[in-house]
Amino acid sequence: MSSTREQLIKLLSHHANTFVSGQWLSDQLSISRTAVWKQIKQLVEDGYRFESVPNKGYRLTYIPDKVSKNTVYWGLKTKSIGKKIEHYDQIESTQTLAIKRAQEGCDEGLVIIAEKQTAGRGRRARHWDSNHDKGVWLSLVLRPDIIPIQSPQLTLLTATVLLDVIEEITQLKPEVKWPNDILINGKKVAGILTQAQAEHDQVHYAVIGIGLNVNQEKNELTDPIKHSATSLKIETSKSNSKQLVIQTILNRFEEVYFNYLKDGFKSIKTKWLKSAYRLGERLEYSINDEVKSGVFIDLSDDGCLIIENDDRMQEKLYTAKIHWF
Ligand code: BTX
Repeated sequence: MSSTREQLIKLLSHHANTFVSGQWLSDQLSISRTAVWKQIKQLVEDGYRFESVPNKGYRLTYIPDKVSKNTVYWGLKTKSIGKKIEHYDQIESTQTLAIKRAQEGCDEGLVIIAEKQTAGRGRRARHWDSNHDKGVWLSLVLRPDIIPIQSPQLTLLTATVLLDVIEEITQLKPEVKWPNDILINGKKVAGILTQAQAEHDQVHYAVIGIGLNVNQEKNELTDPIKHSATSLKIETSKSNSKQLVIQTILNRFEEVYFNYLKDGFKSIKTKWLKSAYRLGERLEYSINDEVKSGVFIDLSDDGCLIIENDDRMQEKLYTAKIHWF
């Protein structure tokens, strides 16, 4: 059941073209008019704006894009993911802090969100462009009961979550490029960074970092990602509320993650393959400086790419360099 605040926001946003009276809101929400007024006052403090006309009531005119941990909490239907949130205007990297929190023993589900990252990073310490507030930059801590070899599955799981969320928001069909990029029209809109720590064949924690370009305009993408990256706004010409995007990610993540813990990797793999970039196509790849080619035919249960090479042998690629273009 959603909170009163969430229901209030829903009612107000569904009636944003008209005025709704305090009495009507109090009837709908089964709370007193004073309680309605208090809630509205709090919303104003959180950046919501209203037009209010005596005898007519309120009309919601602006939902703040600024994320606060409170505004994210309201829309969460989760049991553990995002039950604790740390939100920062600026931080070096949500990933670094989430790993620190995991090492300190935080509970599963902690989410660290930043408006800007001064040292956002991708795999192998690559730079992740996030020193601005136009995207969703977050890391979440998991403590799954899995063995270390399964941890790459978490990246693929997260990819399926992002595919769903992006499709829901944009009605576009994104693709997933192995192992951790989400593409729209061939350009990277999101990246996933999974870092796990394991001991005695048991994963202690896994930190999932998600970077999703949301509201950048084309001219805000600079070198070196100017031609390779995109954002939801560039693809749809629409801005999105970052807090809604975050809520949608976390709600969906928990659903998929709980199913995965219960039923395993199979349905994730099926879903992943449905949106796999260049599945069934010929790729070139290098292993130990040898350039080979073959057809990308499948994904293994430990998250590797399976290629059928020119000798009709199957090869499992872990970190091989694939020449996608
Ligand atoms: P990756 O190593 O697969 O991708 C990094 C590459 O992606 C860069 O070398 C660059 O070419 C390109 N790139 C950099 N920034 C962007 C961007 N904003 N949009 C599109 N392409 C870009 C991917 O690593 C995983 C990235 C995870 C980022 C999240 S943000 C929250 C968390 N905190 C943190 O420091 N990292 C993660």
